[in-house]
Amino acid sequence: MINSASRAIVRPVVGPTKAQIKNVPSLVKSSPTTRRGALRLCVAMATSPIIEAYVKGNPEAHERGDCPFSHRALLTLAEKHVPYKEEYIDFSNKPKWLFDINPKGSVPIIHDLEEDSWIPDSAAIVDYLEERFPEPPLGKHDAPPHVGETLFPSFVAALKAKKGTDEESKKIGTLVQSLEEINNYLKDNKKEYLGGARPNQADLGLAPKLYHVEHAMREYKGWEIPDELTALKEYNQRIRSRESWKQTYYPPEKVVQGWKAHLEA
Ligand SMILES: N[C@@H](CCC(=O)N[C@@H](CS)C(=O)NCC(=O)O)C(=O)O
Repeated sequence: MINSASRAIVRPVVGPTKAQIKNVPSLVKSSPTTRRGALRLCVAMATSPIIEAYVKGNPEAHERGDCPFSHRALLTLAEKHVPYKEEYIDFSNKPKWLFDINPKGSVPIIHDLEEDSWIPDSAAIVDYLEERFPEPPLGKHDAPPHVGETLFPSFVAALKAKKGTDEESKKIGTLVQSLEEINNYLKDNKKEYLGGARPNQADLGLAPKLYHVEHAMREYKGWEIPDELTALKEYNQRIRSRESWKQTYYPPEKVVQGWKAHLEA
């Protein structure tokens, strides 16, 4: 009898060749607008991937990990309907080439297979994708409105504060203020998304972070996003019902598991 483990296909994380790594700086700088017309046609017709997206995950199980920055890059690819392939980086055994491309050793990184460009960092990635695949326009990484920008640091501070202390209550108070800012913007402007009737980069950057806030704070602090923040809660539901979210989804357990390592460190 063949057991499921022996049937599993282990997909190697390929990474760049030595020659490609040598060329990374020039490749990254290469203009994404070259051959744009032809490439647009390619996007429409292509069935094979144009972009490889290297994100946190389990390469053997071919499972996505819990990174909000990777999530933003994947959401951008999905919203733009770019044919892409995901590759997973095992954080307990990062490949050497990752540091050659990005000395910080962080993900996401994308590889444009047609331009042979390697781009690390979610902000640089979404800016690149915006130029390379202009439709639908999502704006650059710093697209307005600039709300919710304090969310992630205030979330991390609240999560890491010692349980039951005044410091914890203070940090949770600051987190609530960040959430209120987003809620009030959505309510006052009667917008479906921060970007208006459709999401833009402000949404694609924020939504993965809100997902972490919800699930990590529930698990580690027994804390829920206040019910009175109705516009924010509806926003979470709205963005999570999009095809792009479903296509790039990872379960709450991954968020919980990912933060465990940080909290124990
Ligand atoms: N500024 C980077 C930050 C990315 C980042 O911090 N990614 C985390 C995973 S969510 C990472 O790779 N950290 C390196 C590590 O934990 O070893 C970006 O926006 O891409």
